Amino acid sequence: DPAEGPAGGLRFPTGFGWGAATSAYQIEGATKEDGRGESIWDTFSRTPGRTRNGDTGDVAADHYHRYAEDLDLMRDLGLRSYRFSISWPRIQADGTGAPNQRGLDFYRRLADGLHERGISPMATLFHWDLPQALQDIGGWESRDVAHRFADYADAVFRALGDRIPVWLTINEPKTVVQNGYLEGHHAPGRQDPDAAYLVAHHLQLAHGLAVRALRATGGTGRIGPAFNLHPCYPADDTPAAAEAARLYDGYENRLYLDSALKGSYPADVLADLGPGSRMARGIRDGDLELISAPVDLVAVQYYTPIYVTADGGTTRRWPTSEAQWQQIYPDGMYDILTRVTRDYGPVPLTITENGLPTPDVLADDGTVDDAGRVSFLREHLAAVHRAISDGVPLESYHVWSLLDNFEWAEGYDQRWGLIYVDYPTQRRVPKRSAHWYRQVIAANAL
Ligand code: PNW
Repeated sequence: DPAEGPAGGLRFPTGFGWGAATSAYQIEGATKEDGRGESIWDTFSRTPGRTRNGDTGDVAADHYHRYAEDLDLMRDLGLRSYRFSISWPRIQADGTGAPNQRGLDFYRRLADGLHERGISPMATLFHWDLPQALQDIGGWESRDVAHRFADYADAVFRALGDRIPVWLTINEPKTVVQNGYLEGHHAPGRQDPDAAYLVAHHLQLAHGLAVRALRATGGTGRIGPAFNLHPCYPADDTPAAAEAARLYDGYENRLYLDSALKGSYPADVLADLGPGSRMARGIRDGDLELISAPVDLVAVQYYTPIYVTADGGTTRRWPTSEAQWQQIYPDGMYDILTRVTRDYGPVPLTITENGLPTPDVLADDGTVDDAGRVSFLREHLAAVHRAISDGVPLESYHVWSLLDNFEWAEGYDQRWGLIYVDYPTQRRVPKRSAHWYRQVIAANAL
């Protein structure tokens, strides 16, 4: 049980998994090397008007070439866990067929480099970079793509299963649904609600099929989903706002949590979508058994609360970060963690993302003073500590992100890293928050 640490600080459980996270398209660059195929994010970011300044992930933080230096930076931080994602089009250029050995070798070298430095690898199988060839046959609107994902996952498990102890299936299905298919500001850039929830079902199906594929390999790896969860609060104390917040929570959280962990879609959301929706028509017998295949852990990503008004709209209560969608509310972290444990049982949890963008500049003396990130992390970690003290079985915490990187539609304008990247030179500079985080990890206490 965590207790008071030194100097009245907050001590974390022995062996707590201090970490940081990244994803392939956001950091790797090298989009045309070693047999990599195109992904929907290559297509999307190269389409004029889709990303800020026309930025693409073609170079990004050049991690594909600089991974050894990045591994040393992780070691210097004292990380215990590193969460990265595997680029599907590096493993299967067109999303099907025999795996590309050169692609697998990159992740083998990365995993080996982590083990050599005493850092535990955690790999996400899908962090949004769908092979373009699969988009051309319908993308996640096609049920077949869920089966293609299971085949890809199987190939990765067989090649890397001996050195990756923890797998995450699909990063944030909700963000794919919302940003990719409702609002359209992420790839594939659609605005089609009827398609969006069919996509949600197929993403959940893909998750379940990958869990089954891992079990079939007989390996010892653990696996779970990665959900971004938003606590949804009524904006005022009217019954109408409470009712609207409940349904909003259904779409944001229960759609994914209930199907994966309880084997049913929430009745209020199904009723709201209606029996004629493409999603309702796309659910087949046996799908929910597959989707709810037992998992070993659930990954939670927390960024912001949502305040829901009586008419089903949203409003703001707290200051935002540079990301206009993000209100800074550390207690939301406590609320979402304790809620998952209360409603879904004592399944082990990991926090796989938490962070914010700050207006960082590299000063003449070579330092980056991101004081805002230090206070954000300190306050959120205090909420994490409180949740652990109240019985949440949380095993690890990962800052988003290790490095400044390609922030999707926002390009390189937003800096989310513990480590500053000077893009013209690709020089890495640990920010003030990195030095602070190193001390937290070393003390195992706040
Ligand atoms: C996550 N929201 O996306 C992604 O997993 C990361 O790749 C990304 O860089 C990071 O968070 C920062 O944006 C999110 O609207 C996108 O609440 C949107 C939301 C949350 C997370």
